[in-house]
Amino acid sequence: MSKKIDYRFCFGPWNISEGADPYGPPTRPPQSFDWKLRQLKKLGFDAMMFHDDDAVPDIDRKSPTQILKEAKELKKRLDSEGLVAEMVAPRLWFSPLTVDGAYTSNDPKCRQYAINRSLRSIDIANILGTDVIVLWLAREGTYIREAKSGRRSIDWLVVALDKMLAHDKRARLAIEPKPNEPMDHAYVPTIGHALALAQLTRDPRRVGCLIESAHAILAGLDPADEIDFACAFGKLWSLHLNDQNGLKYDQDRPFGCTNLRSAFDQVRALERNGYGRKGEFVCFDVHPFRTTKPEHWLDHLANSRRTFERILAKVRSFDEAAASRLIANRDYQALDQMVIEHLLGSNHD
Ligand code: GLO
Ligand code: MG
Repeated sequence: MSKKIDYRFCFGPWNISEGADPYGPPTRPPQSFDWKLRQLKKLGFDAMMFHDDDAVPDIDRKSPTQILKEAKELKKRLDSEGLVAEMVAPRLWFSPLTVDGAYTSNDPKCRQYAINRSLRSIDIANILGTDVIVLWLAREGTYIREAKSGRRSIDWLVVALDKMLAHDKRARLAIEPKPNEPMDHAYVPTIGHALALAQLTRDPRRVGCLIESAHAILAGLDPADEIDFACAFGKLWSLHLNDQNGLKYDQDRPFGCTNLRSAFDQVRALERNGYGRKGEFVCFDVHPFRTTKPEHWLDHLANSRRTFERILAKVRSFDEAAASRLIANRDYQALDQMVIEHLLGSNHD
């Protein structure tokens, strides 16, 4: 492998969440955005991810001029803290106008709202100095199959992506697929779907993807293979590392906490593809447990990063030559054990 990559890390303000779940209220008091930004800096992370309304709160009530003014103020704050914005994502799943989907809503007024809001997100990204627009297509799918046409939904998604691509010639759209939750079935459940959709747009080179470990697992896929697949197209522009214990609700657990070996495979895939060389960040889309006390509120982020760095050391010290010899001899049993022994380390470590 050529020169080693120095990874840069980020998370979003929503990753310092208050503990509410569908069955109970928050368990930690809310904190301001400024407090969250200070914590990010204290932890030594490099960048913050933004929903459009993390950057400009109450965005739906503000005029385009006001939105740009507030984005500029935020940019000044980020500059003064020496931080950058990794991406901006339109939050298209909160508003009453996106109840029945955003770009694929059956109501044309709602589809237009989603497009307008996405264009504002691109304007904000421009001001914050990032060209990455993340599209988690949260409500683009079905609860009731017969209520929508899957074919028409793909056409509408292409219309929306084309409008965004035309709005700004530099913007790159990173689709974050997730197979379910909140929808029964999403129209873009995997990286393969995202990259195929890109081909239908007016500028396929500017439509790529973001892989989230948990989302790949929910789709029954191996996150490391998803990373290799996206990188084969040069289209992995962002990454949400986390973990997930089986096929259930999206858990956003700390990276590596459930499956260390899968974490090893994911970092190995990042290394062999040179992820980060073009400025991409490693983001942790992780949440504190509901039981976490306020004084331990940031630990899931610090721990995810620490696990990443320790796993990275394991990847870099893995005896690739010995592994190649076992592969050449088709001794995968020995290879399997070699990985386990390497991850376990010596009993005297
Ligand atoms: C939820 C997603 C969500 C997105 C974020 C950025 O399952 O992972 O956290 O990553 O809203 O668009
Ligand atoms: Mg995510």
